[in-house]
Amino acid sequence: MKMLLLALALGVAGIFTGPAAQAQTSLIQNAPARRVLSLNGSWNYIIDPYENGFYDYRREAFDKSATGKGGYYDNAKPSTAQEPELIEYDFDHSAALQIPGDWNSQDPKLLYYEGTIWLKKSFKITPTAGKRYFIYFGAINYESHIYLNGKKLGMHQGGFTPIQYEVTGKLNSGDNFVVVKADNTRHLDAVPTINTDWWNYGGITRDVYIAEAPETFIVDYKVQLAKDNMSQLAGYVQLDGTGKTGQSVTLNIAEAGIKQILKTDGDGRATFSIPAKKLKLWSPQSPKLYAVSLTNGSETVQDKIGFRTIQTKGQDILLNGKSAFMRGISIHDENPLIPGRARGEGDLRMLLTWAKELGCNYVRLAHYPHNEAMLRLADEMGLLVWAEVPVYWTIAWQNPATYQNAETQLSDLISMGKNRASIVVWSVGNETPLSDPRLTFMTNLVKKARALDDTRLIAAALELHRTPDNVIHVDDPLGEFLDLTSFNEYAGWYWGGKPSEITKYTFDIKYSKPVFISEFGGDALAGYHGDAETRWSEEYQESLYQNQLKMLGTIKGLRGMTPWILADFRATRRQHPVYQNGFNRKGLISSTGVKKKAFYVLQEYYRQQAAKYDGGK
Ligand code: GCB
Repeated sequence: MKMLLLALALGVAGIFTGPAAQAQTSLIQNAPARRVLSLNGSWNYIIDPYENGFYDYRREAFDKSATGKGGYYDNAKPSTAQEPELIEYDFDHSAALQIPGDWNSQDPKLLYYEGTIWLKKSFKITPTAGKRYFIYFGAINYESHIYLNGKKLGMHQGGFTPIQYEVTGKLNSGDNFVVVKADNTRHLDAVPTINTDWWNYGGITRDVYIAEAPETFIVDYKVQLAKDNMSQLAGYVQLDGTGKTGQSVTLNIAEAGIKQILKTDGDGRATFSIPAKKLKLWSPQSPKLYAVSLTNGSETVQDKIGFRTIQTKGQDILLNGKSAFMRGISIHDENPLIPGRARGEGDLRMLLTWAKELGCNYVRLAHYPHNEAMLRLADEMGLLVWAEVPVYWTIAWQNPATYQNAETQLSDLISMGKNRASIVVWSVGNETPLSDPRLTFMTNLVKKARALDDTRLIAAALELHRTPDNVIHVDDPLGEFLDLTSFNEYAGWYWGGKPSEITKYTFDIKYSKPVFISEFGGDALAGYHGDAETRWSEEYQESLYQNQLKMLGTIKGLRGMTPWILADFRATRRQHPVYQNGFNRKGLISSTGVKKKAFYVLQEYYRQQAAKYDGGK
């Protein structure tokens, strides 16, 4: 009987996918700048492929909603005494992972692990009466169930966007613990779906903290230039809390001589449009950031914000009204030297410093939202950014829940990045094969992005096709709805033929918009040498870049590129035992940080482009 009950319970667990991703409170803008208690550091963990941690031993049932007692979220303490129930786990004596950090790179037995791991952190806090508290996770891949002191806060899906729950009244004065069930199982109807060309790193990969705020507080704001207008600020401030109506919020940009008192409406919102004639504009050559502060009563939120415009005119891209060429490179959120997910500022700065050395003024942060810290660094270091959601290859185009998931990830990305001058492009997806349901899905995402932010360009890596006459046709119907004609092409690598034959291709591009090559490239194992026809050699990759740049130079309206990719990265599908060993080797920099020959080809090309467009800067 007992067995049967258990079997039934298992059956139920098999089909029960849990509640839909629970609505979170609207994301706190610039959360790290609030008064925070960091929960980074050592988290004890239990590997749980059978999901026993959900097991409620009192009710003999797997309980995925698990609001009750009985699972690992209780953080129970086993003892040798005769207890009514046997406790067969113990976080405090379990091994620890460093957070932020994926689990795959921290424990050899977890390199390929896909499934559930429970993580626990104990901490002390003394909440102040009258204050509000929010627990904030920069990202957890992919599905997370979060518990505070044994009580469930919520469930979240999506591996690259922030997660936030209000915990006011739920914190003990003194000892507390938070338990996270992180599950990186891939699902057909998820975003991304089951097939990607990057490592499925699991765990709590970005910062964790508790943020404190006053009872009524500044939850969100946007301080940017008005669309296509270099001398007008436009934006809003949003308060949250019982006293949010009719409040005064002071916007102060002292260095620009701007001080304005804003009044919130019945929804706690104050919108503004303020002349700002003397602003020094942000650009890669001069990444000027202003100290911006917003004050409401005793609360002041400080940010550093740059101001610039971005628009297209015919086949031109105008940055602050001036024609620009995007000297870019694609980047994964991975430090190849670990190798593992980039953990924070040091790792991220290394990646962007490499991009600067290459001569870039632009980076494609592929293929999912990157760390907020990366966006801030790009602001500071003067790099334009293409930011993207993981709508990658095939997606369950006809599943409404999948669409909702993609839209939520896009909205959260835009919410997180909307004050960053560096971000000039929102990308709604990558290489999504043509079909009517796909077009509906993708154009809905485009509409959503425009509704949330009409000041930036919208793009995607479009599909293309080749004909036997070596013509590359770019006529993907999605192109109609985008600001850039952006696409990936792999002449000289996947398309066969030697690098020297790349120049035989010509382009037939349907849209008269700026053309942007969002990927090209080929693999090379650093230190492996041959001639320009020896696949996997540095010389092959070098020649591929030389000929690609020649071919691309023939495209009318070419306004930039982000070749694939800055550094070698882990990819499960890359199994060649000699040249790949689980790495995609298209990096211009190896997994040990060595620059390959092609790096210098692109560097020289970018030097010439910088001289042509930006006076060498
Ligand atoms: C692509 C994908 C990228 C892959 C790359 C490759 O088209 O967009 O995610 O890693 O090709 O190396 O095949």
